[in-house]
Amino acid sequence: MKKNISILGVPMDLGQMRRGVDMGPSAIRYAGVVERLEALGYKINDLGNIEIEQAERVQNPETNLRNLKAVADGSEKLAAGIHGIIDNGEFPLIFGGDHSIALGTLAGVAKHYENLGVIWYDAHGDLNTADTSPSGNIHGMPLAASIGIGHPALTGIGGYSPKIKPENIVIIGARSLDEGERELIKEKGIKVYTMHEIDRLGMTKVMEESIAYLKERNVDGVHLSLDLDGLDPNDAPGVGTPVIGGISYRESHLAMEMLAESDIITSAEFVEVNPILDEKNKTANVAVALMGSLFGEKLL
Ligand code: 4U7
Ligand code: MN
Ligand code: MN
Ligand code: MN
Repeated sequence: MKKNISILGVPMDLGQMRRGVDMGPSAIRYAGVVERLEALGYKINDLGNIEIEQAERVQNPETNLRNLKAVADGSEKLAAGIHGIIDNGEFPLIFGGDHSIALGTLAGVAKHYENLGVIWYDAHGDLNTADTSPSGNIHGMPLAASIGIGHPALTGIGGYSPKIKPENIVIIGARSLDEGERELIKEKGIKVYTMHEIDRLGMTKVMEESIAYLKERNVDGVHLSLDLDGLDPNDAPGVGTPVIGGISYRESHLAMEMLAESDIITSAEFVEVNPILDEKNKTANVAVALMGSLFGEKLL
């Protein structure tokens, strides 16, 4: 892992309907992320937050894409911010905000790699389009858009499409998929470890296989997109779309520790932390603890 980390917060809450997720970056900083990573020997450059316009909430009936313009504009700004970080040779560590920000993260990151891999740690597939989405919420669409499927305003962030190949994606923790998402997963052959596989194989095997799979694909970088709702709501209650029966706190630490050992992760984002829905900042604290493991923290 690179020894210099640049942090960028994205106070975006327009990709979904519950207020408060825009305070995620503050909650994660308050949970002590800078101190925690500095203690591991990293040099941390906290660049503050991307400015997100306080747009009026609009459901455009023609597109079924809520707040499309404000979400797309925020993602463009984030992508530009990420270019600066990578050009400086630093590791981009991004704090959401809702998961729509991954449109911007991937637009920024993927430009710097020939064959980027993605680990999508999430209860959901985030593979909807305006046509398949039951909600019109863009935070349920960023992975589809990143493989080039969806509205041009979403797929075209950063001025190019697609960002990633479907076969370079591994989804971990899925337990809520809409019909259109299931079809897309089958059609595109996207690798998914649902909760069934995690129960059956155990997290050790799931991570060993995931890492081996991406290496076989000859990826030249791997982005970790970690939606806190991938964890069980008992361990991470401060999320807008909790789904019962998720990945445990311990399994998540194991997953991060195995990623640290493999040394494949080249950028990361932690999203969907909503302090208004949380219990005493528990979810932000979990996020920071997982970042500790991802960046190599060990007890002994
Ligand atoms: B998240 C949902 F219908 N699939 O599209 C949708 F269940 O970034 C949820 O993973 C999306 O939190 C959740 O609205 C998006 C729904
Ligand atoms: Mn998500
Ligand atoms: Mn989710
Ligand atoms: Mn969510």
